[in-house]
Amino acid sequence: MNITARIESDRRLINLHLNRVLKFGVAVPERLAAAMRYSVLSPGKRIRPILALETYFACGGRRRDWILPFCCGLELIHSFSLIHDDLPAIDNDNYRRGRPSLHRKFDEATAIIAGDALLAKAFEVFALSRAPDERKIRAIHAISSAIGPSGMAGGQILDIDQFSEMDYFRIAKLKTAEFFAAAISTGAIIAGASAEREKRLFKLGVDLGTLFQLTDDLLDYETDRSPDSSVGRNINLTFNQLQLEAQKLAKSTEMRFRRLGPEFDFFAQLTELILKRRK
Ligand code: GRG
Repeated sequence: MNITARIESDRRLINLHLNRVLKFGVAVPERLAAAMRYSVLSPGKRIRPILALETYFACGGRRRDWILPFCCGLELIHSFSLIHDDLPAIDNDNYRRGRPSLHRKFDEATAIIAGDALLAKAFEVFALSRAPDERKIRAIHAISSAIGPSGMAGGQILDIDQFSEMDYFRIAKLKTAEFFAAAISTGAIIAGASAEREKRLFKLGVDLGTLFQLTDDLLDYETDRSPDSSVGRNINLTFNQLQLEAQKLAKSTEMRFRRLGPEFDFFAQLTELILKRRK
């Protein structure tokens, strides 16, 4: 199966399970259920759950019921972060994934609460994985530290302030890359990979996530700003410098994935796809 078909098939599997996880009964107020489903089930790339799933298989994992709850929970957390990021107090975005952002479709209070509910639901879903408890606890530790004060939340607080060129890479790491690395680590931990392999994969996850954020900014820049002025609000990186950084990072990341063996071919190809992505 080529990489695009494989991504599509992973995405279908993940969407199927997300849909199940978000089927609520009468215990959940209707507006809250509708808001959570609207946000999560909109057409996202599902890159973080795909990373967890593919790492799990590459590390020899075979039980889907061990890893899929983690894949779903990672996407619920990601959706929560996008909802809060779009709020008027943060980025004030009216659109997300080509549709009105959640606070536009519903209202601000509903969006805040739906985000909170998704974060809590993620941990409920993690707990329901059939994986051994010790692995589950270690994966939950990796995920929660990647999104907490020294991870995504910390990166987001720095992002709302003015920042310098040096901070740009620190913010990319905290805001985006650590969560990518946690998704990859989760796949390795749940599959029972060796400590050495887990450590190498974590580092590769940080680099892949940084590359993803760089390409995200390059894409934003192409649509919003003219080349050769600063990228971002007040950093001194030009479009060309950022592009060069992305190329260098993609080359070294791809090479290091290839060194892990043929089971990691998917990741080497994915690195190239991320570098060249148009959305
Ligand atoms: C997690 C505790 C906690 C707080 C959240 C609001 C916030 C604090 C963080 C926002 C972080 C954020 C939005 C980072 C941007 C990451 C990024 C590149 C998002 C776009 O991801 P894609 O392209 O989106 O995977 P799709 O729509 O495809 O899922």
